[in-house]
Amino acid sequence: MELKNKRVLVVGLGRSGLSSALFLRAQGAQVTVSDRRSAEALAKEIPALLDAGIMVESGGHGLLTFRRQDLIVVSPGIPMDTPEVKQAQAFGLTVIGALELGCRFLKGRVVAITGSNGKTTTTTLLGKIFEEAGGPTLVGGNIGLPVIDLVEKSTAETVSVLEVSSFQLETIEEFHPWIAVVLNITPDHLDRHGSFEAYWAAKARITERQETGDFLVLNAEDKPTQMVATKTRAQIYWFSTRRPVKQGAFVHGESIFFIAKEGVKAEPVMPVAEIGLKGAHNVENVLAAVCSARLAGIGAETIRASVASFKGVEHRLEFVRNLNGVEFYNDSKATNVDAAMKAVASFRGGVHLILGGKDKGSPYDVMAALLRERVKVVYTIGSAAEKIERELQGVVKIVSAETIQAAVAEAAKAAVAGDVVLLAPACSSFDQFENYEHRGQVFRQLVNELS
Ligand code: UMA
Repeated sequence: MELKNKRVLVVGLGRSGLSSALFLRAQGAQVTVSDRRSAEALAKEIPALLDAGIMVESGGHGLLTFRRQDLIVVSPGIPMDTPEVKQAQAFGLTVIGALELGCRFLKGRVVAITGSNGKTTTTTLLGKIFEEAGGPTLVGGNIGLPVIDLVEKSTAETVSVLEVSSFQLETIEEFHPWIAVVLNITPDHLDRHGSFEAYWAAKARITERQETGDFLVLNAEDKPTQMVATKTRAQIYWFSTRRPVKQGAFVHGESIFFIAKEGVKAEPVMPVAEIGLKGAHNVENVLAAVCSARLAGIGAETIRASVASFKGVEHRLEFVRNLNGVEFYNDSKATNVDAAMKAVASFRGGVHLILGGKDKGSPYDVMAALLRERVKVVYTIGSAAEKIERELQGVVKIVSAETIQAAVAEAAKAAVAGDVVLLAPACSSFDQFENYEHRGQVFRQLVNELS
C-alpha cells in the first residue's frame, strides 16, 4: 500500500486514531485527523500531532475535510452511518478501519479471536501459550493495543494474536487470519449495528478472506456461532464443553482432549481441574485456546503448563478483596447482558450485583431466573438504571444507587460473611467513566478504601 504523499484522513483521535495518524505520517502521507471532541479536550494530543506535521480538525467532522482525501481510516468507535463517512463512501472514497490498516503492514501470521464475550481472556491466554512455546509472538487489537503499534516489531516469523471486535471487522477488506476463532455470538452493540443480524454479519466477516489452508475454530454449543461455518472456505474445527467433536477440542469426563483430524484418535491435553480460572464459561475460552494452539503445532505439555498458571485478566472476574468474609469481584469488562450473566453464574449465591451504565439496546429481563436464584440485591447505577429497574421489577430487591460510590457503600453495608459483591454492570461505561478500565479502577479503589 503506497502512502507517500497520499492525502489520508484519520477519523477519531483515541488510541487507534493517534497511532494510525503517526504511522501514516511516518510513511510520508499528508495526514489530517478529525475528532468531534473540542480542542480543549484534545489538548494533550494536539501538540505532538502538529509537531509531526499532522493537521487536526476538532469539535466535529467537516464534510469538506472528508471529501478532499485519497483514503479515510476510521477508528473502531466511529459508526459507519456517520453522515460524513457515508457521504465519503458515496463519492467513491476508500474507507477502511484501523485493523485493516494495521494488518496491511503487519508481517507474519495472524491468529484472530472474536466473540461477544471471552475475547480478552482467550487472546491473553493464547498469547501466553505462544510465548511460552518460544516463537516470536505479539498480542494486540481490541485488547487495548492498536494493531498498527505491532507493525514495527513484527517479522515474517511472528505470530500476532489479535482480539478483534465487530466494530473492527465491519471495516476490513484484505484482513486474512491464519487461524480465526469465534467464541460466541450473543446480543451486544445493538445500538451501533441496528440488529442482531447485522452484528452477526460483522462478526462472521472474520473468515471472509480465509482459504482452504487456514483454520476456523468455532463453539459447537452456540447456534449463531455454528452458523459462521456456512461462510467459510477454511478447515473448520470445533470446541465443546459437552460432547466429543469431529475435529477440535472438547471435554470428556474430567479432561480436555484434542482431535487433530476427523477419524484420528483423541489425545488428552489436561485435566479440567487444572484450569486456573473461575467460571464454566472459562472452560470454553480454554478449549478455544487449546484447539488453536494445537493447530499451530504447540505441544500439549506446553499448553497444559500455560493454562494451569494463567490467572486471568484485569477487570474480568478479578478478585479484589475479602473484607469480613465478604468477597469483592471486579468484572467491569462485563459490558453486556450475557457477560454479566456468566459472571453471576460463577457464584453459587449471595451475590450483591452492581448493574448499569450506558444501555446498549439489549433486554435485561433475560437475567430474571438467574438473578432470582443467585442474587440478593441489585444496585443500579448510570443512565440505564431506569430501564433495568423497569425490566427487573419484582424479580429481586433493587436499590437505586445512581453512582458506583453509593452502590459500593450500600452493598458493603448489606453484605454478610459468605456473600459476594460483584461489579458486572451489563452496560458500557461511557455515561459515567472514560472506559471500562476506568470504571474497574474506581471500583477497586472504593473497595480497598472500605474499612
Ligand atoms: N469520535 C469521533 N466521532 C464519533 C465517535 C467518536 O470523533 O462519531 C472520537 C471520540 O471523540 C474519541 C475517539 O473517536 O476521541 C475514540 O475512538 P474509539 O472509540 O475508536 O476508541 P479508541 O481509543 O481508538 O479505542 C479503540 C477501541 N474502542 C472501541 O471499539 C469503542 C478499543 O476497544 C481498542 O482497545 C482500541 O481501539 C485499540 O484497538 C475498546 C472497546 O470498548 C476496549 N471495544 C468494544 C468492546 O470490546 O465491546 C468493541
